[in-house]
Amino acid sequence: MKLYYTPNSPYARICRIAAIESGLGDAMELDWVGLRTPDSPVIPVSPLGRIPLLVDGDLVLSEARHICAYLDEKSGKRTVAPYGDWQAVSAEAQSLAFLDVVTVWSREMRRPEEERSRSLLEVADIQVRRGLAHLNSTVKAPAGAPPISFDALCVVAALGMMQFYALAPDWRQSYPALAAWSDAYDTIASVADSAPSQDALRPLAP
Ligand SMILES: N[C@@H](CCC(=O)N[C@@H](CS)C(=O)NCC(=O)O)C(=O)O
Repeated sequence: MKLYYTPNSPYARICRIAAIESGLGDAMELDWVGLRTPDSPVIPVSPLGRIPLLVDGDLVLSEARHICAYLDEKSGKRTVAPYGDWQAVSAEAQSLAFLDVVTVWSREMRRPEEERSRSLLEVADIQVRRGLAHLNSTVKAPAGAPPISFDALCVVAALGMMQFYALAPDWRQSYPALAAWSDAYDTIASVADSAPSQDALRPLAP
């Protein structure tokens, strides 16, 4: 199976970590593709050209959550909350929404300063701070090995983006329980190795 990705995509990062942690890292070929490039190999199978995209035979999956659920099925592990466990599904949705807002904010910050929408930045800041406060009051730094779940990886990926783009730069001081929780995940090699980097940053075409 092949995962089309970009190294700094938080959604692809979740899939890469999930694959490694479920023992499927070697079974997943990684193909770094450009975003918004008309010659992207993703477009013929997924017209919007978004990543992450998992292709396995004639199966094409284009949502991180679906990709992780598919990896769960292959590995026999569980990262994605099953329908039926509605509390877990609900928590997962909150974490994914948090990642979505952080991603929107980070994309805006990649635009030239004079083109950034003030109102979008204000809304993102307010929503992210509400999310941070909620997480800070609900997470607990794990005593042993941090559990690998899609829910947790959404937050790991979101905080990685915040750190990289210096969004709400006071978040570690202002939300110390969340910072301690995050530190525990940062000790995992697949998490540390997949953090966004300046080297992998590419201009985002309009
Ligand atoms: N809902 C998707 C979101 C994936 C997504 O937003 N991917 C971004 C990269 S992080 C993308 O492909 N963007 C294409 C573009 O900006 O044109 C998921 O959960 O996988």
